[in-house]
Amino acid sequence: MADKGPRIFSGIQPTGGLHLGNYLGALRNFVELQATHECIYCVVDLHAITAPHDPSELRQNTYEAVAAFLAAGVDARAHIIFNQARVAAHSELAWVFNCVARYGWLDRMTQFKEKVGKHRAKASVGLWVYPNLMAADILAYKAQKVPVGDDQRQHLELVRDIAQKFNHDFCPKDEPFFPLPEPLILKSGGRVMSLRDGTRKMSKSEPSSMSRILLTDDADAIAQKIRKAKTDALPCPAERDELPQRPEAANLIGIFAALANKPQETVLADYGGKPFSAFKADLAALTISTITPIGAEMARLLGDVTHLEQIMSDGAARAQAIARPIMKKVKELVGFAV
Ligand code: AQP
Repeated sequence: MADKGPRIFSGIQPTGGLHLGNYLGALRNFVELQATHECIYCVVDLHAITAPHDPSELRQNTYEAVAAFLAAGVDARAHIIFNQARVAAHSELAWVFNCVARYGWLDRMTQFKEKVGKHRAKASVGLWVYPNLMAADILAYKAQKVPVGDDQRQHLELVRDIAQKFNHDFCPKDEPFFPLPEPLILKSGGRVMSLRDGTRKMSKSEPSSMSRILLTDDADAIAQKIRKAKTDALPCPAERDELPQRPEAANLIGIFAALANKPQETVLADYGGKPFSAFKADLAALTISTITPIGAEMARLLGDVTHLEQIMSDGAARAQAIARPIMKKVKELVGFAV
């Protein structure tokens, strides 16, 4: 794998059914990055337990996420797919980073504040130190690049701060141990928003199932969700500058453009002034033709859990082989007598 280009690490949480947002914002890009990078793709089950969860659902969601990686086109032989809990380096290094990161750094993380709102005292400590585990995920492999959406930029800054402080505290000045990982700006995808509210992102944890298109939805379900997707009373927008005031329309135009691999301007020109019903029918057909083959392949893969287990254990063994010497050196630098 050494000659495949820079090493990247990225993950998906097994917190529920994967949706169109996960596909356009993550999976599809993960597939593309294989050509130019050495990819480590992880189902981050340790992150998933930072919120209350049902153990049997977690296991099933983990299989489903592995199946989604494969069905979308990730090559598990050329690259690595595994689940985080199989490689102890993530937890071990996260503990070291809990002691490297400063309280004040975590106190600034806006995602934690947004997620817990007024219920801060009831949040798990794991959710609070989530960015330290993310730092461990990336640095356990000395990944150089991390594909991130806007919401993860602040966390990646923290990862860089942790790497820098570790290097400062434990390494000779001219021999830093950890690289400072760079964000990998993805060229397409953007943020896919809820089909019920164009100002909120499409999310696994949103209560309404009509807000998201699952990768496992059949053609009828997809068509129905798009037909019922919220719009406004006007016809389809024709100009880009109409979009900020029309979030639901903007979202559907964005999804169409992403799925069709076309600039938004082309979609606006094609549908501007037409009724939403016509646009939605074409959007449904496009979504169905992209998503249902992935869903069908996921169903096939989920029928053979033994095969998925093999993929995960083989991926974990290869991940471990990369992380082992890195962890050995971390322990030596920190001063553990092991
Ligand atoms: N709506 C979205 N649009 C574009 N990209 C998205 N991603 C998630 N939602 C969208 C991207 O998918 C990858 C995996 O995300 P995750 O599963 O680790 O967690 P998340 O971002 O928190 O996704 P959800 O669906 O909102 O999960 P819950 O509800 O559990 O918090 C990431 O690359 C993410 O950017």
